[in-house]
Amino acid sequence: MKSHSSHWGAFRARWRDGALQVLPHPADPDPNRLIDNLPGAIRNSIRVSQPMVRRGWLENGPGPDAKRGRDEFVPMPWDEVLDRLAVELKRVGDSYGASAIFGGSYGWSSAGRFHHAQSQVHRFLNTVMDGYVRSVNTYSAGASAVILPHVLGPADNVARRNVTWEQIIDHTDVVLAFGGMAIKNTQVASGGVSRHVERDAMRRAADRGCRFICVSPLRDDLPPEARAEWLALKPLTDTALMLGIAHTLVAEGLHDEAFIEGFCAGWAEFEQYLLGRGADAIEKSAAWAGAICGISEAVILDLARSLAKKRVLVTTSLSLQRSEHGEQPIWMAAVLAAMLGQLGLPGGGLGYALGSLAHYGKSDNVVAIGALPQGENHVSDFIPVARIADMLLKPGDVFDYNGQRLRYPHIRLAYWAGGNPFHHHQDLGRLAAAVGRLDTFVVHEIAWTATARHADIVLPSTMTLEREDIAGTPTDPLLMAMHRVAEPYGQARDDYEIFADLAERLGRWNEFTEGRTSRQWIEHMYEEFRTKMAAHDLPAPSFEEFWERGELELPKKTDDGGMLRAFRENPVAHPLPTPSGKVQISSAVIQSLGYASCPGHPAWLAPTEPVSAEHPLYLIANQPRTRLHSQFDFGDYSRQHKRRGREVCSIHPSVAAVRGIADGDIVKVFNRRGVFLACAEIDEGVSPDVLRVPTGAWYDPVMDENGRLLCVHGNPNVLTRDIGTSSLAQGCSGQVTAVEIERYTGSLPPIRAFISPEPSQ
Ligand SMILES: Nc1nc2c(c(=O)[nH]1)N[C@H]1C(S)=C(S)[C@@H](COP(=O)(O)OP(=O)(O)OC[C@H]3O[C@@H](n4cnc5c(=O)[nH]c(N)nc54)[C@H](O)[C@@H]3O)O[C@H]1N2
Ligand SMILES: Nc1nc2c(c(=O)[nH]1)N[C@H]1C(S)=C(S)[C@@H](COP(=O)(O)OP(=O)(O)OC[C@H]3O[C@@H](n4cnc5c(=O)[nH]c(N)nc54)[C@H](O)[C@@H]3O)O[C@H]1N2
Ligand SMILES: [Mo]
Repeated sequence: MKSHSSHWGAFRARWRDGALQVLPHPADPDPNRLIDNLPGAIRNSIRVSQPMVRRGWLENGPGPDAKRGRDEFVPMPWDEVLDRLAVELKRVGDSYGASAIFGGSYGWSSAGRFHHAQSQVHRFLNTVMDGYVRSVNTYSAGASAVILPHVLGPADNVARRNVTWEQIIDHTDVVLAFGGMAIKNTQVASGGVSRHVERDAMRRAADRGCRFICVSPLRDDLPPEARAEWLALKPLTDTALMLGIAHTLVAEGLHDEAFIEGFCAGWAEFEQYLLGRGADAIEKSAAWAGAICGISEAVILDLARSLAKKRVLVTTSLSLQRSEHGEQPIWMAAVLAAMLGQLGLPGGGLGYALGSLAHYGKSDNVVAIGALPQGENHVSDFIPVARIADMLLKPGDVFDYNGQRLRYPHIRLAYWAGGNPFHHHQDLGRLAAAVGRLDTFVVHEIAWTATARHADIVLPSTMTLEREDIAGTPTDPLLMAMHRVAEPYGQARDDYEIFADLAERLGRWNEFTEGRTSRQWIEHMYEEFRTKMAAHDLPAPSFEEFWERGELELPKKTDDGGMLRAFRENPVAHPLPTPSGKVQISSAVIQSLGYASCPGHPAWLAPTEPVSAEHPLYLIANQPRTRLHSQFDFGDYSRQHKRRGREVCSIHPSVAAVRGIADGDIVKVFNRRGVFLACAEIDEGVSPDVLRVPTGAWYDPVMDENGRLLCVHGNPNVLTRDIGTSSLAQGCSGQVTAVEIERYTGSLPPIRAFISPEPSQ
């Protein structure tokens, strides 16, 4: 048995009778079934087997071309393709400089820390091309990464080093979970997770009497083990509900005035707004909130009263902030936790992002494995990550970001390795137009994703099982050796080897490789880790011994409650890193920016593309239960959970009945931006205001009879809206979109996403 790891779990693998077998790590109490995607994926014919070049690029040379995504590919030997790519990189660098290269390359790639593709591409562009235009923040947490430092402090201090599951098991009376804490999400962490503990933690807390409340349009956003009450609010209205709760607390004198007085700044301005004494003259009462969020006034009043004087943990899923005005529910949740006097108490306060990923709710390891050093980037231009299509479509345009006025650079060449923008970005028709503006689009991929199909040069990379690596995170208890389990598929090569050969052609081999082989880099990263362990007087075995054992148990720091506990215990000695040193209920800094989309205190801002008579339902495009994002959508586990080969659209019985939709029908879901097909599944666990279609089914576009973009497979990003969350953070707004649904009666187009464009051998 070889040991290996993935973002969804550590596992063991071996070959039996020509088939790959994977077994979860024996110490994992609640393994993630996503490992079942691997056996059918590793030798799947949708893998990229050889370097391929787009015909139009080959024949006409680099330049804008609307045919990207619809052109043929031509196989090319490695030496020739790398020669041509080196010439093109040099042409772009010499003619326009490194600021014409976009190397953000957002994406999760695989768990190993050395072969982490995004780190590899960044290191290559820095050491060989003098830099690249980068992206900041993530699709995961774009809005909160910017708002939290204004209000409390760095997002990591609020997510990673804050309330733990152990504290919840021991102390929490009420978990008020906005967006829930879906087990499917907690089972994943970038860099790997060897023990899935969340389900059991919720069971134990519930056994002790902790009350869980799932505030979400989907019932299964909390698992049965939590025995939760379900408050099905309308999407995008959490801030209104929180304001209604806050208003009730103030109106009934239930808020913690001493905490607000001693630990918070800017209460007065917010209170004016809450009580209807501000410019809008609207009292944010329970009745007002109820009318917006679809929950009765009586329920809101009861809920607010039941929270006072209890140990309450307010949690917010990452999804809440992956929508227009996503800064507001996060800020307001912090204010609510402050009004309840709970910030910094064991098991109380704000559990931002708790339940969205396995990283959170755990205490830190004393020492974590380091990342691959990325060298120095000499280009200062950057974009907030989700502004990629804007940048490509509008070079030279000015945009706002967190108090800065920035300009989009003119990008000629984009280099992607380890990400799938035709999975992760919004309004995919618009993204395709944007990619058409490039001179050259280079993609390293393990499989023929829609991104690879839109590229000019596609280089086949090995997948994680085909190489050695080390996996580890700041909180997971194991450092994992990732043993090689299989030979590379076809002509696939490691991203590192590809970059090393390109670096050699560009005269910078030494700078990129520092003379090390992959194995030497992995040993080097381990030795650096071992030196850090030694500095803490902690023993760690030699590399050989670690490799032989396959894993190493990592010592933990004791849980000291983090930044918020220290602040609560002594606000003078441990002020928060905010302008006032306190919780910013209002922010003069944000106020001074004058952004209508993010005012100086948390506020209810109605969506600018709400549901309407034409598009009366909110589509929730959340994380998929059966895969990580788009990864291994061609694997067995993902495919078995589709219906009639298409993604499943969950729909409430009442919504289906009115439209004559039966379980198992093919439906079309649409708005102004496009259409996709999916298979209807009738489900009482989705509220009647919404449809659920998870992200990640591979984009498979055709034009429908009206000339509209149609994805035959069920990729919701055909319909989502490509706007920033606000002028402050410019985060991704992909989670929720207004749509309509109908039964599909046309002839069924075939699904071609898993048919390789390579000539059959
Ligand atoms: N509508 C909507 N859209 C969303 C979201 C949403 O909630 N709603 N969520 C967003 C979020 S939070 C995220 S994080 C993004 C995720 O977006 P991505 O991180 O881009 O999605 P992945 O499918 O993980 O893409 C990783 C790609 O890397 C490839 N890969 C794996 N290993 C290797 C390797 O070793 N080398 C190379 N070269 N390639 C490799 C995989 O085949 C895969 O195509 O999606 C975002 N998009
Ligand atoms: N299995 C699996 N797990 C994953 C991932 C994956 O791809 N697959 N991706 C990982 C990544 S990269 C990330 S960033 C995290 C993301 O973590 P999240 O963003 O929290 O995950 P989602 O599943 O997108 O959203 C959680 C729930 O929020 C609810 N929701 C949506 N809109 C609203 C709203 O307006 N109000 C309220 N109250 N609820 C709302 C939806 O019902 C949805 O199921 O998940 C991680 N975990
Ligand atoms: Mo994410």
